[in-house]
Amino acid sequence: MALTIMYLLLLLAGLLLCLVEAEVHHHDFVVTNKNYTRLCETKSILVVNDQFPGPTIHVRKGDTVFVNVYNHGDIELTLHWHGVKQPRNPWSDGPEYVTQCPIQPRNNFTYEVIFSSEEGTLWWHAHSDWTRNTVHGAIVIHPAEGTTSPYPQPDAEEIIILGSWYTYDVNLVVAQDLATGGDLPASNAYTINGQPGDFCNCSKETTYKWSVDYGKTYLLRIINAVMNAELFFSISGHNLTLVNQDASYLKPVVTSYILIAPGQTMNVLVTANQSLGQYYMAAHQFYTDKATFDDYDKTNVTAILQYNGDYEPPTTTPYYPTSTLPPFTDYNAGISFRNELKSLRDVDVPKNITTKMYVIAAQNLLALNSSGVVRSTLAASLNNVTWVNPWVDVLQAYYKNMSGFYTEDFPDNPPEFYDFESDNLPVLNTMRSLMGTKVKVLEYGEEVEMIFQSANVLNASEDHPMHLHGHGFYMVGAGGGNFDFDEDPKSYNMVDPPFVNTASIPKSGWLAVRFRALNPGTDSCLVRWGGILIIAKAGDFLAVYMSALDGAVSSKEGVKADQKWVVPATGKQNVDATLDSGLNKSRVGIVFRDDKGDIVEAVALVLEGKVSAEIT
Ligand SMILES: [Cu+2]
Repeated sequence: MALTIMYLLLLLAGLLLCLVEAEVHHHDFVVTNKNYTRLCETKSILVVNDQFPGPTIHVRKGDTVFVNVYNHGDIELTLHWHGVKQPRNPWSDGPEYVTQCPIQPRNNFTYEVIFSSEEGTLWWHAHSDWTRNTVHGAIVIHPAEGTTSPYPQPDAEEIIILGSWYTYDVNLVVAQDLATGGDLPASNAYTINGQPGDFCNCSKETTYKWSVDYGKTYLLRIINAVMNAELFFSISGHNLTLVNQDASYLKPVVTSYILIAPGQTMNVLVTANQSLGQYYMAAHQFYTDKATFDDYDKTNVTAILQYNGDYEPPTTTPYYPTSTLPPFTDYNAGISFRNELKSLRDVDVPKNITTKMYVIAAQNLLALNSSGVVRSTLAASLNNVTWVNPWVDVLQAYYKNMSGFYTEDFPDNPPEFYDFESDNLPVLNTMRSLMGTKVKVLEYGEEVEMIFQSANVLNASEDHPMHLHGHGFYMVGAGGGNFDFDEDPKSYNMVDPPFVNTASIPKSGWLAVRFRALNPGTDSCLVRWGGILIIAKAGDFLAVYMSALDGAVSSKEGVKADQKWVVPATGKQNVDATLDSGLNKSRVGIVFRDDKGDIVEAVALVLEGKVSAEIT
């Protein structure tokens, strides 16, 4: 008995120790519109706490962060904690209409961000259409107290956020593109920590500068927060040692450049061992679209690495990484870099696959009926399904058993097998996509393999990043051409594949990933493409994963509603009211008194001027 009590006490002490170690942090994020001038033009952008890029969150592995978000901007949005698994905490993941409805202007929402196994760099960003363009920032995750990273401690560190700049209101243009099915806009320049750099108009004065001491080693935390482009990045004269991607350690790769996809984060070590002087860090797009137009952002973004000390610079302009930054279309440079990536140690890759999905990612045509006129429009799709945002977030609809918001029939395979990579594919049925909110349901604990195939429908096959929420996945294989179900699995890396949250499907090729469905109530998203939503069940706790498009072609036809009004409702019942504000189809916040006289707030739907909300 005494022993048992002793044991229990020890256990308690251990638990208390654990509790003491993990810290809880609190942040206020105030979203506002603010004028910024870049490329000689001033425009209003959404920012957090008056900063672009936004504030950095610093934590240790295992900490929890509460972020109070106050939306004082003019547009609804959510925030997403990219790459944070958030065990059993899907409600705080953030994608709009998947885990929550957007935070309306003049409203606030508190996120609880739970860090578990992540260690390295991640980032946070808005997750509503393209608001993440300017609403984003770094998350730095240090090792837990008393532990260190598996490489020699650097002398200092630096955050490099790669972004994209549009001289116009890109959210508006994207909304129009979504409505009309046009292609997505190209940026006017890329940015490093908010600045386009020396080679862009009106930008030379404000180029980002990073000062280093000769002989020191630095950790660069590089984040690709660009909307829609993979980037090559290189520093003139300096090797990069890649040690971590997506907050997971890699076998060190010594390289003269990296290729980083939107959403990815990479930690690289840089030793300042060159002659004292100024050196450009430069990045530009890795362009792989096969479509004939080449209307992409061809700017080179630069920042300057400059050595501290008293010296005459050997040249009047900084050195440029001419020989190490691969050309825009250097496909081999892209592939060979990615082939180097391996987990630091051997990993436990799922081997008892219970769900296998073969998912075709394509740009299809959609027949859109607008006021009686049927038009063909572009629509990104997965297995010919183009994601449509429901009016109630899927997590809530699932949890509360609300029917009619999604269907559980996302297909495991494409509707038709054909030569996905051939040029000039004929206008088959397979070129058309269906609009739908289709969900794939997984049981808790399933081991899943997803093979993504980039289809060349409309000659538009391109490298494209895929991202999973709530989980990391093992990138077990990638290759060119159509996936060969007999041969290609033999080439999988089952020993030390990288464990990441974002990986690219190669242009005209395939990507195979594996993961365990062990995090109920989370979701995954696929950048740009139409999405799949996966719900994983877990005993009495629901589980949602999803792959939704990350701000791309959807059919959302929402009108912003930002006013509250009082509905004369008494008691717990359906609210039924008519609204004559011109809103046709939207979500609105409503306030009313319940039967106890308490003020209750809820979200309601407006359809053809009629408001309905079920208040429980
Ligand atoms: Cu994410």
